Amino acid sequence: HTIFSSLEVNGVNQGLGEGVRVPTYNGPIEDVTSASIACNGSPNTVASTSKVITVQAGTNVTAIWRYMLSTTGDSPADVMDSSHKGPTIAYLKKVDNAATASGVGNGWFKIQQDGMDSSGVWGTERVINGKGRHSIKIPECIAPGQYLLRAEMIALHAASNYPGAQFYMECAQLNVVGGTGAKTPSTVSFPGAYSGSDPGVKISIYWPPVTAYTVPGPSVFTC
Ligand SMILES: *[C@@H]1O[C@H](CO)[C@@H](O)[C@H](O)[C@H]1NC(C)=O
Ligand SMILES: [Cu+2]
Repeated sequence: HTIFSSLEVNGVNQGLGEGVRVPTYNGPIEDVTSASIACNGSPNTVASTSKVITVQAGTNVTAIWRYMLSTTGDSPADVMDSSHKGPTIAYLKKVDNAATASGVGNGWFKIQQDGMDSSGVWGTERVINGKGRHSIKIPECIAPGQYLLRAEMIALHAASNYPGAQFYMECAQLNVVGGTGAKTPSTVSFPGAYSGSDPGVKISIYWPPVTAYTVPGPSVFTC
């Protein structure tokens, strides 16, 4: 279990739940067809936050993952249990008002993914062993304005049947400045972008050994 608890921008942590909609409980969403797959929610209770975090397009932000909201350390167990292997992913959605937009529905585009590398190391392992830090580049070519940032880790240790994969995600509220607007991403919907039969969602990661992993969702938008 884990929570994207805070966002770091330009080396400055914006504060626990400040501009990030954090749930009180760290359990996963498992139903990819539920509205909660967008920005978390039922059965979890998610807090609202009035803060909208200003971010320069073209720079990286860092999603900070912690086991519980009360976790103060950053050792591997303070991030997520080491059994939780799978990809890390991030999406953006342009919205009129990041503090109030639900995030449910169309408009999402993928900006980062880290599945399994050629040595068999998973994206989640890099975050677990990297003090819970998940670095995400905000593309320089998107239009300025308010966005939701959906940062996600998927744990596949029980994913040989569906439901089974555990989806951990929270949404941060951004005001992106300085984007050129040169490109308009094509978008997908949450729910909708994932299916229970996706090869990256229904998968046994233990046997046979995984030699290549297909991260669920669309391809990563590039400028
Ligand atoms: C910025 O984020 C991207 C992922 O979007 C990552 O590949 C890259 O290593 C990050 N850069 C830095 C300096 O952390
Ligand atoms: Cu868990």
